[in-house]
Amino acid sequence: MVQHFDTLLVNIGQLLPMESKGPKRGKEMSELQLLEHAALGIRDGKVAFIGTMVEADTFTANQMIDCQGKLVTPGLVDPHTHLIFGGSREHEMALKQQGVPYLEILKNGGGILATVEATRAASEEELITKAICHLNRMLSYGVTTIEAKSGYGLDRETEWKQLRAAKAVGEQHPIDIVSTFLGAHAIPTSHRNDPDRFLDEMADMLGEIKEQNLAEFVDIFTETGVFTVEQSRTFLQKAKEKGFGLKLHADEIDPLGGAELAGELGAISADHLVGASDQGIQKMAVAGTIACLLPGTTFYLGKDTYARARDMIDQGLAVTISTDFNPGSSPTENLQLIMSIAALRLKMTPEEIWHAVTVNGAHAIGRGDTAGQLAVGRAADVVVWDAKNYYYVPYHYGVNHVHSVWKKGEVVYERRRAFEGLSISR
Ligand code: IZC
Ligand code: ZN
Repeated sequence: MVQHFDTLLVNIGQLLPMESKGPKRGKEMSELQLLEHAALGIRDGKVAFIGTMVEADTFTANQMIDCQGKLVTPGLVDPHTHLIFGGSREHEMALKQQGVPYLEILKNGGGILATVEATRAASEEELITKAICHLNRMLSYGVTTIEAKSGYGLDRETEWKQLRAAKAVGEQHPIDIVSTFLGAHAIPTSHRNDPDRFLDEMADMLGEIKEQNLAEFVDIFTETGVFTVEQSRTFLQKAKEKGFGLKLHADEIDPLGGAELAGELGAISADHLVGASDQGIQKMAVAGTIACLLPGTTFYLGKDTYARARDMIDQGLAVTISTDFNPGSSPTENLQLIMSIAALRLKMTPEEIWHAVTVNGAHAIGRGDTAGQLAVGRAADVVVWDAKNYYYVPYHYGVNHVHSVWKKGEVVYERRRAFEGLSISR
């Protein structure tokens, strides 16, 4: 049957549709669907055909794109970012080199608290402009959907400013943004002696945030010197009662029992998990909580112990990975670099990594039905890669392999052709 499309991508070397009913858990993460010598049809911004070149033989289109044997995948999902913030923290790099621990810098009023100061001082417009720069870079690396957290206000006014800025950038940028309220990110200097009162103040904002639909998820930093497991439980229970999905910064630095709490409360994801216990992993498996691993942060903090991805996958967890983009512990927008670190340090296979950055990332932020997969009827969020196969992207590390990025059927990023005409080999 002759079919006509707005756009038809032809001569795709490898196509990864990543079709899946739910998140891929445990062994399912290695079962990768792969179409070779494939074609992808787009109509009205949506995927309208996925199949082989033989099936597409008679198809016509307003524009035919010859992919010349390249890899094509869904747009990537980055499920844990601290997108909206003022300033930067490059001066802390020297402190880290001298061996000052992350939590020590925070205790001395630096770290998150330094970014809080800069974020309070920035106007909403400035936050928006800065966030758009970061989003542009993410898009250039193939990311089409992200989660963005507040948490650099730690007061009503600035937390609202961050949430409004996240909404505004989501409305004007091709990347889809899922918003998380992280008012419980650190104890502000003003409340150092009364963290419970601070958490009550942040909890008082929940009703209004829900009414204005400014966040879908609520997150907390459960960590030594920040919030205890008990404080986290009380705070997150209030969020759950208000109808928010739950996330935790769990067991990032010290193994406090954040993974157990995530399982107990039925959180959608628990993030970091470097120190997660066996019991915590089991509780998450029972609850269906997704493990969001951030190996770029472990790398950047100069640590040798990484999250136990292999044990988590063996225990049947769905694992996703993320940049943790933030100005302190992981200043990078490059999710491809994180894919390489996941391969090298988390010992994840290429098949697991591709599930992690697509379908599982989407499920970790409540977008399983719309993002992370190429299926007929879904938005055509597509990446064409300058790579012939899916092994290549995590292998050739630290550089950008994107050829072009499509959002809802339109090209939104294309690699600059600075080297056009020069013969360069990979
Ligand atoms: O700004 O340091 N871990 N929050 C928890 C962060 C890292 C972000 C930061
Ligand atoms: Zn984080």
